[in-house]
Amino acid sequence: MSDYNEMWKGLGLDMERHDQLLNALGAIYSDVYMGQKDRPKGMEYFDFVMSEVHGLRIKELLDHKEKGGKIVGTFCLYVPDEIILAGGGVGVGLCGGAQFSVPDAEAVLPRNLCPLIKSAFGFKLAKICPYFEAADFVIGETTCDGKKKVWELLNNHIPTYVMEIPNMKREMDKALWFNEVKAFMEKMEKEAGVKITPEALEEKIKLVNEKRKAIQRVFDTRKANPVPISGKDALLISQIAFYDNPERFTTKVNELADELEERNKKGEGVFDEKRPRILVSGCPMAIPNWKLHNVIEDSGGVVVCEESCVGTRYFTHSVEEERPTLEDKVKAVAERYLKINCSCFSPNEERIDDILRYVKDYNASGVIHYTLQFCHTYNVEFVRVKEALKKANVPVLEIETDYSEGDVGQLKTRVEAFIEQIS
Ligand code: BJ8
Repeated sequence: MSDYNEMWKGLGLDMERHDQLLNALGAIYSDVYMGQKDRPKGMEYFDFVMSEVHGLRIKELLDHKEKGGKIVGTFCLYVPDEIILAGGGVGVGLCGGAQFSVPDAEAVLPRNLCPLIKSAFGFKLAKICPYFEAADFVIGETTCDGKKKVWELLNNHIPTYVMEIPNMKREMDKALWFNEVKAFMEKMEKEAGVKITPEALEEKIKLVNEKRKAIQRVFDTRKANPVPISGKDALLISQIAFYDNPERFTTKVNELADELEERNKKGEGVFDEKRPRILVSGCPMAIPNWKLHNVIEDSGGVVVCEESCVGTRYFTHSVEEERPTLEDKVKAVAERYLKINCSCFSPNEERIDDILRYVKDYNASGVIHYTLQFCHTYNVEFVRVKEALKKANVPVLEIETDYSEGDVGQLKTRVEAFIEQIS
């Protein structure tokens, strides 16, 4: 670890706070993850990634920078990874999932703001996240109100480029979005000092498609009963997708999927097959936010799918490959990203269809809708989600929470009662 100390100092981290963060993270991880029984062997790689979360991966990013590549921080699934990679960059997800940095943000921002935004902003203010400090610039986006106003403030601390994400999906919005993706490509080219070629973009389109297919394979194995992997482990894989090396990650996820498919053939699972199967739907859960999954699986349920940006929204739909020109390829990228069904869009009928379809596909006995406190779009959209689920006779529980541990007891009581009801 002493090598990393020098690296962290070089990044200008607040070493004392950073040590506290790593200690807290290690303790939570061991609590939540290491006591699980019959974990797939393939999870060892992801345990390793977590043990090196601020070490080896940061070193790899800094080595990449040293060779002239750019590190680009992102906060939203709409930012196209293919463009960053084609420009010789590496994208890292900087969404905050920890309570640790929330008080730092609250010294500046209003308290009644989504914890994901406060956590991320607090990490930058307090200089405790090496990913933030390694990034050359970050990409914000105009999704929710909280995020788009925070980018103006974040720009005082790190160059922040904002992509305009339309909030509707009409033809004119598609045209706007296509131009935004083109403008982002130009930004990437300028920052990296490269010209993105059709060949480079095609190569990265294929790379990211393979990554998505690998995660889809893992999710497909969760449709079986008994499930071959816990919801907590599956969530971890989706979270790590945001910052691990894409080639290595894809190989390891495919190896894990092989193992899980084998387990399915033998009828082996991590839990008793009578456990109620839960679909979790709603706001993203950035590392180390394992709170709800931990409560559900401690209360006798099993999470079989996440309709979330750390779940199905991440890997559903591939970018069409082999389009003839660079312009066509950029268009294919833009088209794929506009198929993500985030609640920031209006109307957002497709997300409701997705939820109903996943309930069937994953044979879920109930849905837990997860809203981060003060996230108005998911909160309000839940009204329609609830109506649709009621009509389909699917039990649903709404959970609105933040990152603090203060309500865990209360959450447990509510989740236990829900699981009892659907058992
Ligand atoms: S595509 S879900 S990553 S915007 S920050 S909207 S939780 S109040 S993260 Fe998101 Fe992109 Fe949509 Fe996905 Fe609510 Fe919080 Fe806003 Fe959030």
